[in-house]
Amino acid sequence: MTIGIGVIGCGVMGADHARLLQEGIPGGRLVAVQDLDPRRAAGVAAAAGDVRVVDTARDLIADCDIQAILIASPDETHAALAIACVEAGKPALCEKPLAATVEECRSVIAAEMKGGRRLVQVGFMRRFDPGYRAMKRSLDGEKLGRPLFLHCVHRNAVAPPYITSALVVASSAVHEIDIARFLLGEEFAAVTVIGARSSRKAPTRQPQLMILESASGVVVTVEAFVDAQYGYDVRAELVCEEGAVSLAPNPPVSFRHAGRDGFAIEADWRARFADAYREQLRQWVASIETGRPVGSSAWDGYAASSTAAAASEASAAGRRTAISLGERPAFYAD
Ligand code: ISE
Repeated sequence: MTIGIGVIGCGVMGADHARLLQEGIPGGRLVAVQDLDPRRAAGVAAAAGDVRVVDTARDLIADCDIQAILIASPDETHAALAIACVEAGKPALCEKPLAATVEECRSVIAAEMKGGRRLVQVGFMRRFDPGYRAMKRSLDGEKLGRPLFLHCVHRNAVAPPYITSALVVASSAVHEIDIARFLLGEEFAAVTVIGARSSRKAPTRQPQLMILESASGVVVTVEAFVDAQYGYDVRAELVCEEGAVSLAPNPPVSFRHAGRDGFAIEADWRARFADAYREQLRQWVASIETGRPVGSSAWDGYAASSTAAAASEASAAGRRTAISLGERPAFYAD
């Protein structure tokens, strides 16, 4: 059976998901798109071929040709749309974050548990990236011993002006929060955030250094810098008792040219994580067929947003802040 998919939100990410679906995801077909700006929706539909434009997000969720929904609209709309999908009994892949507030994340969890079926996946695509997956395998293989540190770098070349110093963690470093939870298989107990002085290229926004302490005592550092000018740069090194494992640069080739040797740097996350986005879609569609959820759950979305909220608090207060997520319901056991 081919699963009819609808995309809500035709901005940068909605358009990219529509393109990937149009290029071909086994078992899935893009049927319709929707955006508050009908011209933007029409542009994405035209680029994708035989795809309808639907007026409202609610119409798209109710559409009988659509069995699964991809939510890529602004963050403030995520929770209500994810809940509407759950109530319609349709699986939803929701771009990160799961919701704009921790309270809203809780309401998605409550709706999903009430319905009795795991239908919401959060688009933390790094869980599908070949590099992070290899890192996870080497950790699970137990050759390296227990993890001690995970050092991460998350640099963006540019960010829109609404990304304030506070949002650098919530919007960017939230990826590291999710992937660190995935790699380490545990939650964080405390967080401290220190702001560096601002780059003269972006005087209103401070680069942030987040230090997370896991429940078992692993320390995770994240440099989150959204004005790196030179490109999109994500790094991670996991240091363990008997060795360390790092992400290798992503490009498949390296160049020697004009007296230099090195790798091209991707412009943004769509290029850097292209394989991960495609694999995320492939596994999401396959999971709808099998009924076995994959990727980040609504609980993972809640845990990431709660940890990011604690980081904002830590940053504002200038001190180490405890994180308390409460008990993970058995409904979300891996
Ligand atoms: C952006 O919003 C994303 O979703 C990207 O995945 C992330 O790497 C980037 O830092 C964010 O600004």
